[in-house]
Amino acid sequence: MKIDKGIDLSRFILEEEKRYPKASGTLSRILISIENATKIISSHIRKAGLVDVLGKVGRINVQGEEVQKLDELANNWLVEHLASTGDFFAVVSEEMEKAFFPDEGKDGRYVICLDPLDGSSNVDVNISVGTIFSIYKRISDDDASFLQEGKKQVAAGYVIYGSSTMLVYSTGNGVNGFTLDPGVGSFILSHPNIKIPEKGKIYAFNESNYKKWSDNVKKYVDTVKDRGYTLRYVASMIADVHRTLLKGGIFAYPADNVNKNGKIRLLYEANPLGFLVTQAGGIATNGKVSILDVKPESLHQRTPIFMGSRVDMEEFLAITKEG
Ligand code: P6P
Repeated sequence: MKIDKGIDLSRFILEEEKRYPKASGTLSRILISIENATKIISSHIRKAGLVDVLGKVGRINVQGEEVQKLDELANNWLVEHLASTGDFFAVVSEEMEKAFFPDEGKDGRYVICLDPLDGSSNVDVNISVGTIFSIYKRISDDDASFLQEGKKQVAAGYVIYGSSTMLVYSTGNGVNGFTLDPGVGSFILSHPNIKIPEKGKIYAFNESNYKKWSDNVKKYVDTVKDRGYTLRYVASMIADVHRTLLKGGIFAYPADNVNKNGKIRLLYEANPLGFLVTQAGGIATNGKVSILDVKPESLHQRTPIFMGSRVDMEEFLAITKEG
């Protein structure tokens, strides 16, 4: 398919659908519903200081985190939009303890995992946040459809609400990025066929956890610091991974002696972003195996995560395997 900058997302999705003569158009419809819901989120985030959407709801979510008003709003807008398509048999969200089975989705052939607003605590201080989605084929009438390895995702992507609003996604044929033109209200292809640099000079680790890491991880970080790598860490995974995808380097949230299984969630953070980094030519791992090969056991399980440029990741794996 000839990819021209300037094509809008809807046209791109339909063009890409032509690759699959048997396609029913469902995946296209799903992606367009995600596009529409995230435009609403973007609009509210861009005026967050002016409307009553900042601050906390006064409730703790299943993650043990304080729910931000925009967390709840983003979740509601996304779930409503996706349920109304009738294409989703079930939805898992960071904001909901259990999977949601929409009445309209009884015949739905897909399930979706969502982080409606990753990094939401940063909204109040105007730091980039994002929506992450991960789509699988329905294989069961219960939660089992969500417990498939990340390599079985049929599509994954994110929308980053940063200096501009960008949607980046893949259906397994490479990664493409679209920038929202607020004047037109359309996502326009701005970053065709994204490939992560083979090697970078940036490491994105929360160094304040250094003393809690394993010796192997400390050894890797010491190595790249001695080499003169730059530390860039936003504490919003979407922003850190988006920069890594475009500039190269490594993003990591290792396990430590407090977060023994790491902090990042497998289903709606590590798997979708790991799928994109892998599709762009990088590597994503839990430190032992590809993150996309991990068989999930529960909806909100956490995992150590390391992802980024191929050469940097191969060096990381070599150093941490030395033991
Ligand atoms: P820490 C945000 O809450 C998040 O889930 C990710 O977006 C981010 O990478 C991480 O947590 C930041 O965690 O412990 O470094 O503040």
